[in-house]
Amino acid sequence: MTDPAATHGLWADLCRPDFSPAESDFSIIGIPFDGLASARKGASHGPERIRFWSQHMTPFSEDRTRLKNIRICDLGDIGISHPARDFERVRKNVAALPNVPILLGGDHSVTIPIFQGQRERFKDKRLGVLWMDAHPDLCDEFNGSKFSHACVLRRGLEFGIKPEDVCLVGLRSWEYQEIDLIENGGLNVYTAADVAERGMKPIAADVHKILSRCDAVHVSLDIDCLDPAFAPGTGIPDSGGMTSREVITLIKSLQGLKLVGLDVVEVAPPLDESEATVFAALKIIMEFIAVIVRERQPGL
Ligand SMILES: [Mn+2]
Repeated sequence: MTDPAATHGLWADLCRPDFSPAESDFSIIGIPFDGLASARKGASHGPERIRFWSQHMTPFSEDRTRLKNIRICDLGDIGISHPARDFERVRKNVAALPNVPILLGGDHSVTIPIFQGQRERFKDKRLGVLWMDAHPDLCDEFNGSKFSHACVLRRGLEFGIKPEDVCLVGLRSWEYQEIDLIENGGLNVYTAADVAERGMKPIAADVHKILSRCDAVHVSLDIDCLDPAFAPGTGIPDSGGMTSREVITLIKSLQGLKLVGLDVVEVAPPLDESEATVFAALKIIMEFIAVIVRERQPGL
């Protein structure tokens, strides 16, 4: 990389072009698609800017967990021009991975085939989901599409993820068609207001207890779970969201769970000239990686 802003190699020097998924701890896949975002677009630029600034990351977490012995394989992007057809490629790619995928959206619709792929990988296992978002995305159909970014978790439940194995954190915006599932659907709901009132630590403890019953846990993080003060570059910024610190606290508390994947979606760089939204996404990704490193190498 020749850009002077690049102080490190791709993914904090942890990625080499010759690493294969089989010999790596993590696989990065970009899905630069925002065709199903309902308001403002721009998330298709997420993977490129996140990768670019990954060259500015250092191979440490904030508590100085050493990351240098892990390997990251960057598999590039999966292009989506026709969701009904191309989402299938995402599903197949995820289903075949031997390590922990970190997927970069794209609008949240890309998580639909990610859920499918993860269900396939862990088909005989209990797959739990930590859903961090301003929105529950539980609509059956939105803007005439069942693949809309407002329908993602609804599809996930249809793929066999059990409501009691889903924790939603940071919620604060609703559609009428979501209310019954939210109030009577058996999901574990922690609103952004709950986080502000109770504090993240007790909520993170609840989430850990619930997800510890699962054999595999996927984390889906819509960057709009953060307050727009921390992440303005997203299609639908919704005030009253979580702080970066609260989200990092929750990520770090996942230690001990069987984490099998992360997607970070709705990062829309054209909507944030400062690129703070991109850096927020990267910080969360590095802390997620560190959780898994600490799990494997206690004491680091
Ligand atoms: Mn959202």
